Amino acid sequence: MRITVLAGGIGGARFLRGVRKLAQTDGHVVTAIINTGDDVTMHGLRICPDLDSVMYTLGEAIDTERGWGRAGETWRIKEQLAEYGVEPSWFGLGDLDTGTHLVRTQMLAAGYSMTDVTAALCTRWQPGVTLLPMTDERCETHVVVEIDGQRRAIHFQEWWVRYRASLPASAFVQVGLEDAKPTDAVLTALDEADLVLLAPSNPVVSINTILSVPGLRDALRKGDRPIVGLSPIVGGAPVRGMADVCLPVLGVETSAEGVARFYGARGDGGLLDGWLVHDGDYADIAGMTVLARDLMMSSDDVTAGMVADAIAVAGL
Ligand code: FO1
Repeated sequence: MRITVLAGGIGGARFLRGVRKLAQTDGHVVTAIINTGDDVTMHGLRICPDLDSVMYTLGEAIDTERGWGRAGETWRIKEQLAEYGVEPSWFGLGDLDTGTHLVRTQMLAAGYSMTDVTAALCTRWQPGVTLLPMTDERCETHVVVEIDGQRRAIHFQEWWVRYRASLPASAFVQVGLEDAKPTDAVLTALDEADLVLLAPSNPVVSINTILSVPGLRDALRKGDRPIVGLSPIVGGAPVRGMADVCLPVLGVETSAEGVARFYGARGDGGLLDGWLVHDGDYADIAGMTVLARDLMMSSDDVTAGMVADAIAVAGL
């Protein structure tokens, strides 16, 4: 079976480990469409946090404690930049990680697309899953906040990393969205999929960012293969990350049911045929098959079991 997954960074990466595990035993082919709204240019280098978190995680190179960047990292470049007094000092580029950004930046400057660059980087890490950026165009999430009484839009990374999402946000804006389109590879991955999964990633700044690329939602709804999502919210709080500060910005309740309503039932103009919630949570939405089970992703085996249940909910 061909499985296409929409995913963000850390949660998406852990989920994809489980998808890959099941795929290895059951012979599925997996493609992941990854959020690139978090992408940023720092110190002249193009950085793709979600693509890299997924690539390093599946390539067994992630720092599991931090959840981003390379295991065994050193910070001499960061120290040197600090010695020069160069900003932004709140964003850390590790020495090993910088190698990835140098290769990416060089290839982009030479005219390769983000899709090509990602494929090239993955030849080293062999993630076992085809990783696709949601678009080849530059399309970055900005967050509208108030700083010193002034309304300003700051880059998502500044809001997330510098301010730890503590500045109340009034909107998320995707700069460059009008010119963005899904790549051919993304459209093919959706077209040829037997099943589409929405990973338990941040519904606002990961999954909805992907869905907002003009044409992508239509491509998703067009196919007649099932779409099943997994709740990132357990007991009214995100399992990891800060979805609880993002959901209210869009007026969405931080609950498994709230997120399911946000994605919507396919028969009702939305996306989902099925929805998995954690044991003890519920969602009661017409046209959506809902299953409660352990969604804690405590091991690749547990996560593979989640995927097997998503396949069952899809009726496949
Ligand atoms: N997260 C941090 O909390 N602090 C950092 O200094 C930081 C640097 C960084 C560099 C490269 C990269 O790929 C990711 C990095 N992250 C850092 C993680 C990060 O950007 C966010 O967690 C995600 O964008 C949210 O998914």
